[in-house]
Amino acid sequence: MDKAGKTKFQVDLRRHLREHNVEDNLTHLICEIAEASKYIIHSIRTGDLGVAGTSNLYGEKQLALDVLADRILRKRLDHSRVVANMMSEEMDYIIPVSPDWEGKYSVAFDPLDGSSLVDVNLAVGTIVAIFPGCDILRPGREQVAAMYILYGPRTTLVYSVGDGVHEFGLNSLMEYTLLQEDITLKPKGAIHSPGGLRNLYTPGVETYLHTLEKHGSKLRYSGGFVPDINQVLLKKGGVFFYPHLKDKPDGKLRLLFELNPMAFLIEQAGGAASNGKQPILDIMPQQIHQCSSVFIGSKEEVALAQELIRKHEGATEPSLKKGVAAVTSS
Ligand code: AFP
Repeated sequence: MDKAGKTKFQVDLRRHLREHNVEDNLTHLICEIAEASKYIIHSIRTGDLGVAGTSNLYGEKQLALDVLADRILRKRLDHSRVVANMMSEEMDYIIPVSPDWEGKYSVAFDPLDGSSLVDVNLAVGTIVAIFPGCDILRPGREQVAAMYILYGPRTTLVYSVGDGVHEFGLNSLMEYTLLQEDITLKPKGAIHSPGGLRNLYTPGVETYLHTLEKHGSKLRYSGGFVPDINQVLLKKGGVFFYPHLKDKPDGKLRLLFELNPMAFLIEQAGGAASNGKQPILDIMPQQIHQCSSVFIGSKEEVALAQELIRKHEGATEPSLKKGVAAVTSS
């Protein structure tokens, strides 16, 4: 029986961050993003694109959901007083917020990933990467925190500050309270989410998918990165991949806004994330909207992808050997 006042459901997000001794500005930042998500969920649920962006707030006519989600999040970060620079998947440039970046953070985010799925009533999400200071164009390994909010049958929030991965649920009082802590992936799972057209798969990726199916891995693909990763995480194993394709050598997903934050969370949960050659978190970004192929989830499935790509497509870069060693040794 839980001690009085200590029942799990009363641990809200801010209290959990405090209990994990998370620095005040970072605690405030994560809570501000959580607050913004409540306006985004209201817009999605009501389809009232004017919510929070009601014309009086922005003084503008109603907007497409992802553009509105972008505005809601940017305004919140702008007023947070703890952000130096920010970058949205909806924008083509870095948005400076505060010149004095001492003790502040820089944030890269996808305000509403999978927005096209809202029309067909499927789950979508907000993805956030947090870096210390003012620089954002840097390897994902330098993140100090990452989080996503999943707008599905329930609204949940998953975060890590490098001290485990924790899940919260939005309750009827519109508070995020703790559901589970220290989520950990098994080395091998039983589900796979294969993105991209199969007839554009390269030999290594085709062999990989075939091998997963042969091993009895079940197909689970929603078309939304956030719900698909959430499934791998909460089922404690499996793999999501959106690989390099014959017509898209870098796949489809964005390194800075989608892959870095999810790779940070999955590695924190004991899994791995690779572009087929090296860990996602070690990739030095060259430009804002850079895409990368991705294999992310349980370590064994990710290592298998690297092995089969190396075997069938050869080591194109010296980092390949280092990458394989890094994933399978860590
Ligand atoms: P949209 O934002 O265009 O719906 O794309 C969603 C997404 O970025 C990611 O959430 C999915 O995993 C992936 O693209 C789906 O791509 P396909 O439509 O090619 O399967």
